[in-house]
Amino acid sequence: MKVLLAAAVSLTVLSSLAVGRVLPEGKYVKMPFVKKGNSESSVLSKRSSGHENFVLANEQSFYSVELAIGTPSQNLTVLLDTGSADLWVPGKGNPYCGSVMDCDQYGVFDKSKSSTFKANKSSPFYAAYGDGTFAEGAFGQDKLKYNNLDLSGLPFAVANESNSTFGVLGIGLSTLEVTYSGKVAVMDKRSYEYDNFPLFLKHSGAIDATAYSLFLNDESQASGSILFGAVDHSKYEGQLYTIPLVNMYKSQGYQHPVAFDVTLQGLGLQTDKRNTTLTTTKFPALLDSGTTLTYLPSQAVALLAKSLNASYSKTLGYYEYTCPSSDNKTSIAFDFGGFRINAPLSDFTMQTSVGTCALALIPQAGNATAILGDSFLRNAYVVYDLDNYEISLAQAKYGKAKENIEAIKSTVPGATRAPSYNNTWSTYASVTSGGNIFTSMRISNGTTSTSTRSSRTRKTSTTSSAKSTHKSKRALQMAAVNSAAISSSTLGLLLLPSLVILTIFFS
Ligand SMILES: *[C@@H]1O[C@H](CO)[C@@H](O)[C@H](O)[C@H]1NC(C)=O
Ligand SMILES: *[C@@H]1O[C@H](CO)[C@@H](O)[C@H](O)[C@H]1NC(C)=O
Ligand SMILES: *[C@@H]1O[C@H](CO)[C@@H](O)[C@H](O)[C@H]1NC(C)=O
Ligand SMILES: *[C@@H]1O[C@H](CO)[C@@H](O)[C@H](O)[C@H]1NC(C)=O
Ligand SMILES: *[C@@H]1O[C@H](CO)[C@@H](O)[C@H](O)[C@H]1NC(C)=O
Ligand SMILES: *[C@@H]1O[C@H](CO)[C@@H](O)[C@H](O)[C@H]1NC(C)=O
Ligand SMILES: *[C@@H]1O[C@H](CO)[C@@H](O)[C@H](O)[C@H]1NC(C)=O
Ligand SMILES: *[C@@H]1O[C@H](CO)[C@@H](O)[C@H](O)[C@H]1NC(C)=O
Ligand SMILES: *[C@@H]1O[C@H](CO)[C@@H](O)[C@H](O)[C@H]1NC(C)=O
Ligand SMILES: *[C@H]1O[C@@H](CO)[C@H](O)[C@@H](O)[C@@H]1NC(C)=O
Repeated sequence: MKVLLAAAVSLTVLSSLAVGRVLPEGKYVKMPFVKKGNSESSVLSKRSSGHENFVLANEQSFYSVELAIGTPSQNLTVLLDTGSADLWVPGKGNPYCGSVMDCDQYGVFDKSKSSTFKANKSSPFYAAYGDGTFAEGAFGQDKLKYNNLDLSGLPFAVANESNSTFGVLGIGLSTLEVTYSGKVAVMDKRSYEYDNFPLFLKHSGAIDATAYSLFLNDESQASGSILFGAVDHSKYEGQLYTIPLVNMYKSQGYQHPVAFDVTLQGLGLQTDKRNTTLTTTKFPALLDSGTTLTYLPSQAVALLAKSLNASYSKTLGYYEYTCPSSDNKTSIAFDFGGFRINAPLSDFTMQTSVGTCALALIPQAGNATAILGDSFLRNAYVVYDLDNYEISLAQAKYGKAKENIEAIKSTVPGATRAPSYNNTWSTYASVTSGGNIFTSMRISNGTTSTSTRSSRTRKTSTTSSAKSTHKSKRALQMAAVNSAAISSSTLGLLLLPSLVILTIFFS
């Protein structure tokens, strides 16, 4: 709640208009979004151990868009989330508002003040998110606009009860909707998918393919954009490579992937002088724009820490190391199958108040999985192809190059299959060192054995205080898919339980 209650600063105002355009090449919808952040937030008390009095600012952020709902229209700011699939807004009368939290900042929808609101009597809504917040209410429809784009008829939920101060625009796969794999499906005793935002755009004719391109932009920039139905070739450099989503829930009977999990095929460190491969063990990684930080298997973080000469600090709950100088060009290379996305070490570096730095790659114990949050994603141009269950990735290119937009008809224009497209993750393996991700066009099908899980897994597990957060995130997802007990999604404003964190450090 600390983060949610903190005064968020809108860094900029949406300047461009959303447009559903018909170009000679096809159709697309451009949606710029704004980064909301609480630059100076939570008062952090010292740890009970009293070892050090770290008082640090919490630099979490999320990406938002503004919607106009109802007649007359009411403005609301919602979080843009690829980790969930429903749109919901906070409703008037939420008992959490006022006493517990301030709900005015992002807007509250008063359906009784809208003459065009239609409740869906048969469809309750319940969602619980990875950051511990929940929302409960019911679905309905109303006049709905995003700038000039008419979205009337898109189902959305109004939450009469929620401990989140803002709503969520989930743009994930429809199989992740609460009516399909969430608690609602159970309450309803029937499970169904409806046209959520991406499908709504497709079926209304605004776009030709259920696909979109996400460009989070440079950390220093206040806005990024998402392009529904198209690719902007000016926003990336090098080749756009395609990889398949992995179906992590096949054993639970899901025929297709429900979340944006891909195979991470290796990790390395790249400096001016040297390329070092840390591991080529494959593990699944969730691409989640709704999560601020990045989470890696604890063994992978340990390998990285060793390379950086970072040591685990029990007090901090993180790996601590000498702060890189501002001209330090070290980057972490993420291999997705014969091609890499590089992210500067500074994107994963947090400064503590005592002048050291902490590694903001959160280790997680248990089966090796990753969540690639905003700190990774802003380095990539990511095309989500929901029709074909594929992701295309390239290194993001910042700056003010002239737009070069091409619509997606059936396949992603300019993209080619990754050299190791077929080398997907299938079983959990212990993350071990070795291999080489820097050879050009690596077509190997993996160097690590996927057979036995060694006892190293348990031994190297760390006790990061952030671990539990992440475990519960994943647990939420699993629960959702497993038993449909709870809505599955992970979203932003991840609340790090640690008292000690952290200003993201930019060189
Ligand atoms: C929101 O409510 C849920 C359920 O009561 C609780 O588990 C969670 O800690 C709350 N989260 C916040 C951020 O207040
Ligand atoms: C909603 O936002 C639009 C565009 O920013 C603005 O013109 C309008 O006045 C706002 N309406 C209300 C009720 O705040
Ligand atoms: C919210 O709506 C649900 C379903 O209609 C109802 O059960 C619940 O009591 C309502 N909560 C509040 C605080 O009005
Ligand atoms: C590291 O790898 C990249 C990409 O393969 C290559 O361009 C660069 O020259 C390598 N650097 C060194 C120091 O070997
Ligand atoms: C590694 O860290 C230790 C302890 O912080 C320090 O004594 C040592 O000099 C460091 N080594 C290198 C190569 O930076
Ligand atoms: C960059 O910083 C990291 C972390 O402190 C350090 O391990 C590495 O040696 C530095 N690289 C250079 C070229 O100074
Ligand atoms: C790891 O994965 C295996 C196989 O899917 C599963 O049985 C086990 O419960 C998982 N362990 C953890 C700690 O999640
Ligand atoms: C992947 O496998 C399919 C058949 O299973 C094959 O047609 C295709 O060429 C392979 N792609 C790559 C990039 O190896
Ligand atoms: C992967 O490697 C194994 C063992 O080297 C080989 O038998 C298998 O054919 C390879 N699979 C692919 C898809 O290249
Ligand atoms: C609620 O209404 C029923 C009956 O009209 C529809 O079949 C559902 O699709 C709808 N649910 C949502 C989430 O809009």
